[in-house]
Order: sequence, then structure tokens, then C-alpha cells
Amino acid sequence: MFDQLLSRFDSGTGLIEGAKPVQRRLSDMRGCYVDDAAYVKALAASDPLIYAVASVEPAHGPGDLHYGLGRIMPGRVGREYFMTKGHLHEWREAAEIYLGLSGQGMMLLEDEASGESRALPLLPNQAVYVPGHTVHRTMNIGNSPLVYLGVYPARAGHDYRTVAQRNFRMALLEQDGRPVLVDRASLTSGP
Ligand code: S6P
Ligand code: ZN
Repeated sequence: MFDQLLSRFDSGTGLIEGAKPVQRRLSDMRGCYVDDAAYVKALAASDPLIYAVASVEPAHGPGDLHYGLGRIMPGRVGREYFMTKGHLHEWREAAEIYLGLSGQGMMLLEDEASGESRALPLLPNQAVYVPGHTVHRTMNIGNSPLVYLGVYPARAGHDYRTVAQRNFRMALLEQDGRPVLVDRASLTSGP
């Protein structure tokens, strides 16, 4: 009943005491980045850690909450920032709150039905509300690790299939030292 009511985390390392982080390396990110040639070239050189997520799942009832501490390393593939795979919630209605803890990030939100996109800052002392039915991806646009907390319904689940099939409509690219939101279709020369 009263398990895991308190957890201790480090907003620098992104670690939660007692929680084993899931790690995503560059090799796990195939198909995510808009510049595939840059991806292949980077992967041939090394397979760095892109991000890690440590999660706390105290209970699994219909009203329960889970949370995760994410840590994204600084870096880019081509002009595109290191980022998460991105997902929808399996239970589409599930919303989520993100809190910036350290570093400089952005979140890319995309309404599943309309494709309408928003890029929002994810910074310390700021919260981003991710509505249900919204594809969400987080990127590190700074020079130090980005650490953030995400809180979501226990029954939310992750749907990675939809993003794997069609990716996001927009990409956040570095231009003159700043992030710029660009339509992916204008960058890829698909069949
Ligand atoms: C879960 C929440 C986060 C992400 C984390 C990694 O609903 O949105 O904890 O899992 O940011 O992103 P991704 O796309 O690899 O799950
Ligand atoms: Zn989520």
C-alpha cells in the first residue's frame, strides 16, 4: 500500500535512487533523425549514449501516477539536436506534465489527428503540459545535459509504433546557434 511514496533523485545526474535507468544509444535511434547520411556517419564513428530515463511506478491502479526522470546528453546528428524517440500514450487520453530541472531543452508536440505542431521551451522552473492525443519528443538544445521530470497516468503506456512509421511532421534544427522549427517534408527527398 505505502510503497515508494518517497524517492530521492539527482537533478544533475538524472538518477533516482533504486531505479535502473533505461538507456538509448545512437544505434537505438535509427530512422529518427532527418539527416540519415549524418546518422550513418556518426554511428560509424561511435555509439554514444543519447538519453536515459529512470522511472518510478509505485502502483498500477486506474487513478495512480507514474513518473520518470529523463537525462538527454548535449549533441547533434547533422543539425538536429539529440532527442528522445518520442511517443504517443497507448491510452490516448493520457496527458502528462514535464518539469525542467537542469539544462536547456525544447519539447516538440504534435496533435495526432491534425498534425498541428508546437515547440515549447523545457527549462528549470518551467512546466510543459502535454495534452492527450499528442505526440511528444524532447530535445537538448544546450551544451550540458538536460534533466527533466515527466509525470503521467499509470495506465498511459507508450506507443512508439506510430512515430516509427511516420515520424514527426516537424524537426528542430540548429541554425546560427538557435533552434529552428522546420517541416521535415521540405528536407527529405522521399520516393
Ligand atoms: C513517459 C514520458 C517520459 C519519456 C522520456 C523518454 O510518458 O513522456 O518519461 O518516456 O522522456 O522519451 P521516449 O519517447 O523515449 O519514451
Ligand atoms: Zn509521455
